[in-house]
Amino acid sequence: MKILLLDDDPLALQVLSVQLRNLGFHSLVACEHAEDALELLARDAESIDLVFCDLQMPGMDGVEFVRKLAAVRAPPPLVFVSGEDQRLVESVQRLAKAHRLEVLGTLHKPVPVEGLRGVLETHHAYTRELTATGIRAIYPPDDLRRAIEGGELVNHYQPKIDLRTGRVVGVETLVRWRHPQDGLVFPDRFIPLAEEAGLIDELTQAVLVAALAQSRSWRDAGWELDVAVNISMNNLAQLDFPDVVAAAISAMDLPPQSLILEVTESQLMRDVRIPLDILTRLRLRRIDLSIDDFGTGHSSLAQLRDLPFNELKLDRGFVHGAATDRSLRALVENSLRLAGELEMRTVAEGVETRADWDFLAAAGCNHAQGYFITRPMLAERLPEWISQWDLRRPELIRAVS
Ligand code: G
Ligand code: G
Ligand code: MN
Repeated sequence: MKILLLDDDPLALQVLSVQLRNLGFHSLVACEHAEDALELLARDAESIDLVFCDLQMPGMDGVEFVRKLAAVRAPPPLVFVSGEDQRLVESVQRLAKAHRLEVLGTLHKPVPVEGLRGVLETHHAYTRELTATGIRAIYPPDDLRRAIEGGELVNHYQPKIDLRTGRVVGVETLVRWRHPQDGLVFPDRFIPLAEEAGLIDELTQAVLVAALAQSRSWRDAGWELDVAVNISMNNLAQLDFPDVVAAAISAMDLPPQSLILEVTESQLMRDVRIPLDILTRLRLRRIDLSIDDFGTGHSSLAQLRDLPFNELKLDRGFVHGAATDRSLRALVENSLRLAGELEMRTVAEGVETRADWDFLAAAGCNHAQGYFITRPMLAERLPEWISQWDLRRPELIRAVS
Protein backbone atom coordinates (compact mmCIF):
# COMPACT_ATOMS: atom_id res chain seq x y z
CA MET A 1 0.00 0.00 0.00
CA LYS A 2 1.40 3.34 -1.13
CA ILE A 3 0.67 6.50 0.87
CA LEU A 4 1.15 10.09 -0.24
CA LEU A 5 1.86 12.67 2.46
CA LEU A 6 1.30 16.36 1.76
CA ASP A 7 2.43 19.05 4.20
CA ASP A 8 4.40 22.25 3.74
CA ASP A 9 6.22 21.58 7.00
CA PRO A 10 9.14 19.15 6.48
CA LEU A 11 9.19 18.32 10.18
CA ALA A 12 5.52 17.34 10.14
CA LEU A 13 6.22 15.12 7.11
CA GLN A 14 9.09 13.47 8.92
CA VAL A 15 7.08 12.81 12.08
CA LEU A 16 4.19 11.30 10.14
CA SER A 17 6.57 9.16 8.07
CA VAL A 18 8.19 7.74 11.18
CA GLN A 19 4.81 7.01 12.74
CA LEU A 20 3.60 5.25 9.61
CA ARG A 21 6.79 3.18 9.32
CA ASN A 22 6.39 2.14 12.93
CA LEU A 23 2.93 0.88 12.03
CA GLY A 24 4.42 -1.11 9.17
CA PHE A 25 3.74 1.20 6.22
CA HIS A 26 6.95 1.70 4.30
CA SER A 27 5.83 2.80 0.86
CA LEU A 28 5.57 6.57 1.38
CA VAL A 29 5.84 9.58 -0.90
CA ALA A 30 6.27 12.91 0.85
CA CYS A 31 5.41 16.22 -0.87
CA GLU A 32 5.94 19.72 0.45
CA HIS A 33 3.97 21.31 -2.39
CA ALA A 34 0.41 20.51 -3.40
CA GLU A 35 1.42 21.03 -7.05
CA ASP A 36 3.87 18.14 -6.86
CA ALA A 37 1.29 15.89 -5.24
CA LEU A 38 -1.29 16.72 -7.91
CA GLU A 39 1.16 16.13 -10.72
CA LEU A 40 1.91 12.70 -9.36
CA LEU A 41 -1.78 11.91 -8.90
CA ALA A 42 -2.72 13.21 -12.33
CA ARG A 43 -0.07 10.98 -13.87
CA ASP A 44 -1.09 7.86 -11.99
CA ALA A 45 -3.73 8.22 -9.28
CA GLU A 46 -4.20 4.47 -9.12
CA SER A 47 -0.67 3.89 -7.83
CA ILE A 48 -1.54 5.87 -4.66
CA ASP A 49 -3.86 4.17 -2.19
CA LEU A 50 -4.27 6.91 0.39
CA VAL A 51 -3.47 10.62 0.77
CA PHE A 52 -2.73 12.48 4.01
CA CYS A 53 -3.26 16.17 3.44
CA ASP A 54 -2.55 19.32 5.45
CA LEU A 55 -4.97 22.26 5.08
CA GLN A 56 -2.93 25.33 5.91
CA MET A 57 -0.24 25.55 3.21
CA PRO A 58 1.30 28.56 1.50
CA GLY A 59 0.66 28.53 -2.24
CA MET A 60 -2.02 25.95 -2.97
CA ASP A 61 -3.98 25.31 0.24
CA GLY A 62 -5.93 22.19 1.19
CA VAL A 63 -9.21 23.49 -0.21
CA GLU A 64 -7.75 24.16 -3.64
CA PHE A 65 -5.99 20.80 -3.50
CA VAL A 66 -9.32 19.08 -2.80
CA ARG A 67 -10.97 20.86 -5.71
CA LYS A 68 -8.19 19.81 -8.09
CA LEU A 69 -7.97 16.29 -6.72
CA ALA A 70 -11.65 15.86 -7.52
CA ALA A 71 -10.86 16.40 -11.19
CA VAL A 72 -8.34 13.55 -11.25
CA ARG A 73 -9.51 10.20 -12.62
CA ALA A 74 -10.17 7.70 -9.79
CA PRO A 75 -8.83 9.81 -6.91
CA PRO A 76 -7.67 7.87 -3.83
CA PRO A 77 -9.32 8.38 -0.42
CA LEU A 78 -8.17 11.23 1.81
CA VAL A 79 -7.26 11.86 5.41
CA PHE A 80 -6.92 15.45 6.59
CA VAL A 81 -4.17 16.31 9.02
CA SER A 82 -4.63 19.73 10.48
CA GLY A 83 -4.17 22.10 13.35
CA GLU A 84 -7.30 24.06 12.47
CA ASP A 85 -10.41 24.11 14.64
CA GLN A 86 -13.12 21.50 14.35
CA ARG A 87 -15.70 23.55 12.43
CA LEU A 88 -13.23 24.58 9.78
CA VAL A 89 -12.04 21.01 9.33
CA GLU A 90 -15.64 19.84 9.10
CA SER A 91 -16.37 22.29 6.30
CA VAL A 92 -13.40 21.01 4.34
CA GLN A 93 -14.59 17.44 4.89
CA ARG A 94 -18.05 18.36 3.65
CA LEU A 95 -16.58 20.10 0.66
CA ALA A 96 -14.51 17.03 -0.20
CA LYS A 97 -17.57 14.81 0.11
CA ALA A 98 -19.55 17.19 -2.08
CA HIS A 99 -16.83 16.64 -4.66
CA ARG A 100 -17.52 12.91 -4.24
CA LEU A 101 -14.15 12.26 -2.68
CA GLU A 102 -13.84 9.58 -0.06
CA VAL A 103 -12.79 11.12 3.28
CA LEU A 104 -11.63 8.57 5.82
CA GLY A 105 -11.18 11.00 8.68
CA THR A 106 -9.31 13.94 10.14
CA LEU A 107 -6.32 13.87 12.44
CA HIS A 108 -5.41 16.82 14.60
CA LYS A 109 -1.80 17.82 14.97
CA PRO A 110 0.20 16.55 16.76
CA VAL A 111 -1.13 13.29 15.36
CA PRO A 112 -1.86 10.69 18.04
CA VAL A 113 -0.78 7.17 17.11
CA GLU A 114 -4.19 5.79 18.09
CA GLY A 115 -5.90 8.15 15.65
CA LEU A 116 -3.50 7.14 12.92
CA ARG A 117 -4.17 3.48 13.54
CA GLY A 118 -7.91 4.27 13.43
CA VAL A 119 -7.87 5.83 9.97
CA LEU A 120 -5.66 3.05 8.64
CA GLU A 121 -8.18 0.51 9.87
CA THR A 122 -10.95 2.50 8.20
CA HIS A 123 -8.90 2.37 5.03
CA HIS A 124 -8.53 -1.36 5.36
CA ALA A 125 -12.31 -1.75 5.69
CA TYR A 126 -12.79 0.63 2.78
CA THR A 127 -10.54 -1.34 0.41
CA ARG A 128 -12.22 -4.57 1.43
CA GLU A 129 -15.57 -3.08 0.56
CA LEU A 130 -14.03 -1.69 -2.59
CA THR A 131 -12.95 -5.06 -3.86
CA ALA A 132 -16.25 -6.54 -2.73
CA THR A 133 -18.38 -3.98 -4.55
CA GLY A 134 -16.06 -2.68 -7.23
CA ILE A 135 -16.71 0.74 -5.80
CA ARG A 136 -14.23 2.62 -7.94
CA ALA A 137 -15.27 0.83 -11.11
CA ILE A 138 -17.23 2.91 -13.56
CA TYR A 139 -19.99 0.99 -15.27
CA PRO A 140 -20.77 1.30 -18.98
CA PRO A 141 -24.36 2.54 -19.54
CA ASP A 142 -25.21 -0.67 -21.41
CA ASP A 143 -24.50 -2.74 -18.30
CA LEU A 144 -26.91 -0.61 -16.33
CA ARG A 145 -29.55 -0.79 -19.05
CA ARG A 146 -29.30 -4.58 -19.04
CA ALA A 147 -29.44 -4.58 -15.24
CA ILE A 148 -32.67 -2.58 -15.23
CA GLU A 149 -34.24 -4.75 -17.91
CA GLY A 150 -32.95 -7.97 -16.39
CA GLY A 151 -34.24 -7.25 -12.90
CA GLU A 152 -30.84 -6.93 -11.24
CA LEU A 153 -32.01 -3.89 -9.28
CA VAL A 154 -33.28 -4.86 -5.86
CA ASN A 155 -35.12 -2.58 -3.48
CA HIS A 156 -34.11 -2.42 0.14
CA TYR A 157 -36.44 -0.79 2.65
CA GLN A 158 -35.61 1.27 5.72
CA PRO A 159 -38.42 1.64 8.30
CA LYS A 160 -39.65 4.99 9.57
CA ILE A 161 -41.09 5.29 13.06
CA ASP A 162 -43.63 7.65 14.58
CA LEU A 163 -41.71 9.29 17.41
CA ARG A 164 -44.82 9.67 19.57
CA THR A 165 -46.29 6.19 19.33
CA GLY A 166 -43.16 4.27 18.38
CA ARG A 167 -45.10 2.56 15.59
CA VAL A 168 -43.69 1.70 12.19
CA VAL A 169 -45.43 4.08 9.80
CA GLY A 170 -43.69 3.29 6.58
CA VAL A 171 -40.47 2.60 4.75
CA GLU A 172 -38.08 4.39 2.44
CA THR A 173 -37.16 2.47 -0.69
CA LEU A 174 -33.42 2.39 -1.37
CA VAL A 175 -32.36 0.66 -4.54
CA ARG A 176 -29.25 -1.54 -4.87
CA TRP A 177 -27.79 -3.27 -7.88
CA ARG A 178 -27.17 -6.95 -7.40
CA HIS A 179 -24.26 -7.08 -9.79
CA PRO A 180 -23.37 -10.55 -11.13
CA GLN A 181 -19.62 -10.00 -10.55
CA ASP A 182 -19.28 -7.13 -8.10
CA GLY A 183 -21.94 -8.06 -5.56
CA LEU A 184 -24.18 -5.41 -4.04
CA VAL A 185 -23.57 -1.99 -5.63
CA PHE A 186 -24.89 1.13 -3.89
CA PRO A 187 -26.91 3.85 -5.65
CA ASP A 188 -24.24 6.54 -5.53
CA ARG A 189 -22.37 4.28 -8.01
CA PHE A 190 -25.12 4.18 -10.59
CA ILE A 191 -27.79 6.87 -10.04
CA PRO A 192 -25.57 9.66 -11.42
CA LEU A 193 -24.73 7.34 -14.32
CA ALA A 194 -28.43 6.67 -14.94
CA GLU A 195 -29.06 10.42 -15.00
CA GLU A 196 -26.23 11.07 -17.44
CA ALA A 197 -27.06 8.15 -19.71
CA GLY A 198 -30.76 8.97 -19.95
CA LEU A 199 -31.75 5.81 -18.04
CA ILE A 200 -33.24 7.46 -14.99
CA ASP A 201 -36.86 7.24 -16.15
CA GLU A 202 -36.58 3.47 -16.68
CA LEU A 203 -34.77 3.09 -13.38
CA THR A 204 -37.32 5.08 -11.40
CA GLN A 205 -40.15 3.20 -13.08
CA ALA A 206 -38.61 -0.16 -12.14
CA VAL A 207 -38.01 0.91 -8.52
CA LEU A 208 -41.47 2.43 -8.22
CA VAL A 209 -43.36 -0.53 -9.66
CA ALA A 210 -41.49 -2.96 -7.41
CA ALA A 211 -42.08 -0.75 -4.34
CA LEU A 212 -45.79 -0.45 -5.05
CA ALA A 213 -46.12 -4.19 -5.57
CA GLN A 214 -44.38 -4.69 -2.25
CA SER A 215 -46.66 -2.14 -0.61
CA ARG A 216 -49.64 -4.11 -1.94
CA SER A 217 -48.45 -7.40 -0.54
CA TRP A 218 -47.67 -5.85 2.86
CA ARG A 219 -51.19 -4.44 2.95
CA ASP A 220 -52.64 -7.81 2.00
CA ALA A 221 -50.76 -9.27 4.93
CA GLY A 222 -52.09 -6.60 7.30
CA TRP A 223 -49.28 -4.01 7.42
CA GLU A 224 -50.44 -0.60 6.29
CA LEU A 225 -47.10 0.91 5.50
CA ASP A 226 -46.51 4.10 3.57
CA VAL A 227 -43.82 3.67 0.98
CA ALA A 228 -41.38 6.43 0.03
CA VAL A 229 -39.50 6.35 -3.27
CA ASN A 230 -36.60 8.63 -4.17
CA ILE A 231 -36.95 10.39 -7.46
CA SER A 232 -34.40 12.28 -9.43
CA MET A 233 -34.93 15.84 -10.56
CA ASN A 234 -34.51 14.47 -14.09
CA ASN A 235 -37.76 12.54 -13.61
CA LEU A 236 -39.46 15.90 -13.31
CA ALA A 237 -38.69 16.80 -16.90
CA GLN A 238 -41.33 14.50 -18.44
CA LEU A 239 -44.73 16.13 -18.30
CA ASP A 240 -46.51 12.76 -18.21
CA PHE A 241 -44.74 11.70 -15.00
CA PRO A 242 -47.84 12.30 -12.78
CA ASP A 243 -49.93 10.11 -15.09
CA VAL A 244 -47.34 7.34 -15.10
CA VAL A 245 -47.17 7.38 -11.30
CA ALA A 246 -50.94 7.54 -10.87
CA ALA A 247 -51.38 4.61 -13.25
CA ALA A 248 -48.87 2.54 -11.30
CA ILE A 249 -50.69 3.31 -8.05
CA SER A 250 -54.12 2.38 -9.33
CA ALA A 251 -52.75 -0.78 -10.97
CA MET A 252 -51.93 -1.92 -7.42
CA ASP A 253 -55.16 -0.55 -6.00
CA LEU A 254 -53.36 1.57 -3.43
CA PRO A 255 -54.41 4.89 -1.87
CA PRO A 256 -52.35 7.71 -3.41
CA GLN A 257 -51.52 9.02 0.08
CA SER A 258 -49.58 5.83 0.75
CA LEU A 259 -46.91 6.86 -1.74
CA ILE A 260 -44.35 9.52 -0.85
CA LEU A 261 -42.00 10.83 -3.49
CA GLU A 262 -38.72 12.17 -2.09
CA VAL A 263 -37.05 14.86 -4.12
CA THR A 264 -33.57 16.01 -3.22
CA GLU A 265 -33.56 19.68 -2.59
CA SER A 266 -30.09 20.47 -3.89
CA GLN A 267 -31.17 19.24 -7.32
CA LEU A 268 -34.10 21.60 -7.51
CA MET A 269 -33.56 23.81 -10.44
CA ARG A 270 -33.11 27.26 -11.73
CA ASP A 271 -36.11 26.97 -14.03
CA VAL A 272 -38.89 25.63 -11.82
CA ARG A 273 -41.70 25.81 -14.34
CA ILE A 274 -41.78 22.18 -15.46
CA PRO A 275 -40.96 20.67 -12.06
CA LEU A 276 -43.54 22.97 -10.49
CA ASP A 277 -46.14 21.86 -13.03
CA ILE A 278 -45.36 18.20 -12.35
CA LEU A 279 -45.12 18.46 -8.57
CA THR A 280 -48.37 20.39 -8.39
CA ARG A 281 -50.21 17.77 -10.41
CA LEU A 282 -48.78 15.01 -8.22
CA ARG A 283 -50.20 16.83 -5.20
CA LEU A 284 -53.53 17.28 -6.94
CA ARG A 285 -53.58 13.50 -7.21
CA ARG A 286 -52.96 13.31 -3.41
CA ILE A 287 -49.51 11.82 -3.70
CA ASP A 288 -47.22 12.96 -0.88
CA LEU A 289 -44.14 14.98 -1.74
CA SER A 290 -41.13 15.13 0.50
CA ILE A 291 -38.24 17.57 0.29
CA ASP A 292 -35.29 15.25 0.91
CA ASP A 293 -31.96 16.10 2.57
CA PHE A 294 -33.42 19.38 3.80
CA GLY A 295 -30.78 21.84 4.89
CA THR A 296 -28.09 20.87 2.41
CA GLY A 297 -29.24 22.89 -0.58
CA HIS A 298 -28.82 26.50 -1.47
CA SER A 299 -32.21 28.13 -1.65
CA SER A 300 -34.27 26.00 0.65
CA LEU A 301 -36.56 28.78 1.78
CA ALA A 302 -37.51 29.84 -1.74
CA GLN A 303 -38.25 26.22 -2.58
CA LEU A 304 -40.44 25.81 0.46
CA ARG A 305 -42.33 28.91 -0.57
CA ASP A 306 -42.76 27.89 -4.21
CA LEU A 307 -43.13 24.14 -4.33
CA PRO A 308 -46.01 22.09 -2.95
CA PHE A 309 -44.13 19.78 -0.58
CA ASN A 310 -46.02 18.37 2.37
CA GLU A 311 -43.14 16.61 4.11
CA LEU A 312 -39.75 17.88 5.14
CA LYS A 313 -36.94 15.40 5.56
CA LEU A 314 -34.11 16.72 7.69
CA ASP A 315 -30.72 15.77 6.37
CA ARG A 316 -28.75 13.33 8.51
CA GLY A 317 -25.92 15.86 8.66
CA PHE A 318 -28.05 17.95 11.03
CA VAL A 319 -29.69 15.17 12.95
CA HIS A 320 -27.02 12.97 14.42
CA GLY A 321 -25.41 14.76 17.35
CA ALA A 322 -28.01 17.54 17.52
CA ALA A 323 -28.70 16.69 21.16
CA THR A 324 -25.28 17.91 22.20
CA ASP A 325 -24.22 20.37 19.49
CA ARG A 326 -25.67 23.86 19.90
CA SER A 327 -25.58 24.92 16.27
CA LEU A 328 -27.08 21.64 15.04
CA ARG A 329 -29.78 21.87 17.66
CA ALA A 330 -30.70 25.39 16.59
CA LEU A 331 -30.88 24.31 12.95
CA VAL A 332 -33.06 21.30 13.71
CA GLU A 333 -35.41 23.19 16.02
CA ASN A 334 -35.84 26.01 13.55
CA SER A 335 -36.44 23.66 10.63
CA LEU A 336 -39.08 21.84 12.69
CA ARG A 337 -40.75 25.12 13.59
CA LEU A 338 -40.72 26.22 9.97
CA ALA A 339 -42.24 22.93 8.85
CA GLY A 340 -44.90 23.31 11.53
CA GLU A 341 -45.81 26.77 10.28
CA LEU A 342 -46.15 25.39 6.77
CA GLU A 343 -48.14 22.41 8.02
CA MET A 344 -45.61 19.94 6.74
CA ARG A 345 -44.86 16.58 8.32
CA THR A 346 -41.28 16.19 9.52
CA VAL A 347 -38.97 13.21 9.21
CA ALA A 348 -35.47 13.05 10.66
CA GLU A 349 -33.03 10.77 8.87
CA GLY A 350 -29.71 9.66 10.33
CA VAL A 351 -31.06 8.91 13.81
CA GLU A 352 -28.09 6.91 15.03
CA THR A 353 -28.31 7.00 18.82
CA ARG A 354 -30.75 6.99 21.68
CA ALA A 355 -29.75 10.61 22.36
CA ASP A 356 -30.74 11.57 18.79
CA TRP A 357 -34.06 9.80 19.24
CA ASP A 358 -34.87 11.44 22.59
CA PHE A 359 -33.93 14.87 21.35
CA LEU A 360 -36.13 14.62 18.25
CA ALA A 361 -39.06 13.22 20.19
CA ALA A 362 -38.84 16.12 22.64
CA ALA A 363 -38.45 18.63 19.81
CA GLY A 364 -41.71 17.41 18.26
CA CYS A 365 -40.38 15.82 15.09
CA ASN A 366 -42.97 13.43 13.62
CA HIS A 367 -40.98 10.51 12.21
CA ALA A 368 -37.52 9.05 12.66
CA GLN A 369 -35.35 6.93 10.42
CA GLY A 370 -31.78 5.73 10.92
CA TYR A 371 -29.33 3.14 12.11
CA PHE A 372 -30.54 3.47 15.71
CA ILE A 373 -33.78 1.94 14.47
CA THR A 374 -32.35 -0.27 11.75
CA ARG A 375 -30.40 -0.30 8.51
CA PRO A 376 -32.23 -0.79 5.23
CA MET A 377 -33.28 -4.42 4.69
CA LEU A 378 -34.81 -6.74 2.14
CA ALA A 379 -38.61 -6.78 2.03
CA GLU A 380 -38.86 -10.35 3.25
CA ARG A 381 -37.04 -9.49 6.47
CA LEU A 382 -39.44 -6.72 7.42
CA PRO A 383 -42.24 -8.69 9.15
CA GLU A 384 -39.76 -10.41 11.47
CA TRP A 385 -38.06 -7.09 12.16
CA ILE A 386 -41.38 -5.38 13.02
CA SER A 387 -42.19 -8.01 15.60
CA GLN A 388 -38.81 -7.47 17.25
CA TRP A 389 -39.29 -3.72 17.09
CA ASP A 390 -42.61 -4.01 18.87
CA LEU A 391 -40.79 -5.54 21.84
CA ARG A 392 -38.39 -2.63 22.00
CA ARG A 393 -41.08 0.02 21.46
CA PRO A 394 -42.52 0.49 24.99
CA GLU A 395 -39.16 1.38 26.47
CA LEU A 396 -38.55 4.03 23.82
CA ILE A 397 -41.81 5.88 24.12
CA ARG A 398 -42.01 5.80 27.91
CA ALA A 399 -39.12 8.25 28.17
CA VAL A 400 -41.03 10.83 26.14
CA SER A 401 -44.54 10.73 27.56
O1 G B 1 -28.53 3.84 1.31
P1 G B 1 -28.17 4.54 0.23
O2 G B 1 -26.72 4.33 -0.09
O3 G B 1 -29.06 3.65 -0.52
O4 G B 1 -28.67 5.77 -0.62
C1 G B 1 -27.78 6.69 -1.20
C2 G B 1 -28.51 7.74 -1.98
O5 G B 1 -29.11 7.19 -3.13
C3 G B 1 -29.60 8.47 -1.22
O6 G B 1 -29.36 9.84 -1.37
C4 G B 1 -30.87 8.08 -1.93
O7 G B 1 -31.73 9.20 -1.99
C5 G B 1 -30.39 7.69 -3.31
N1 G B 1 -31.28 6.66 -3.87
C6 G B 1 -31.54 5.45 -3.33
N2 G B 1 -32.44 4.79 -4.10
C7 G B 1 -32.76 5.63 -5.13
C8 G B 1 -33.66 5.53 -6.24
O8 G B 1 -34.37 4.55 -6.44
N3 G B 1 -33.71 6.60 -7.09
C9 G B 1 -32.97 7.72 -6.90
N4 G B 1 -33.08 8.70 -7.79
N5 G B 1 -32.12 7.85 -5.86
C10 G B 1 -32.02 6.82 -4.98
O1 G C 1 -30.44 10.98 0.53
P1 G C 1 -31.34 9.98 1.14
O2 G C 1 -32.00 10.61 2.29
O3 G C 1 -32.33 9.34 0.30
O4 G C 1 -30.38 8.92 1.76
C1 G C 1 -30.68 7.89 2.58
C2 G C 1 -29.30 7.36 2.85
O5 G C 1 -28.98 7.46 4.23
C3 G C 1 -29.09 5.93 2.49
O6 G C 1 -27.80 5.86 1.95
C4 G C 1 -29.16 5.21 3.82
O7 G C 1 -28.48 3.98 3.78
C5 G C 1 -28.46 6.22 4.68
N1 G C 1 -28.80 6.13 6.09
C6 G C 1 -29.91 5.67 6.64
N2 G C 1 -29.89 5.76 7.99
C7 G C 1 -28.70 6.30 8.30
C8 G C 1 -28.08 6.65 9.53
O8 G C 1 -28.60 6.50 10.64
N3 G C 1 -26.84 7.19 9.44
C9 G C 1 -26.21 7.40 8.26
N4 G C 1 -24.99 7.93 8.27
N5 G C 1 -26.76 7.08 7.08
C10 G C 1 -28.00 6.55 7.10
MN1 MN D 1 -34.35 9.82 0.58
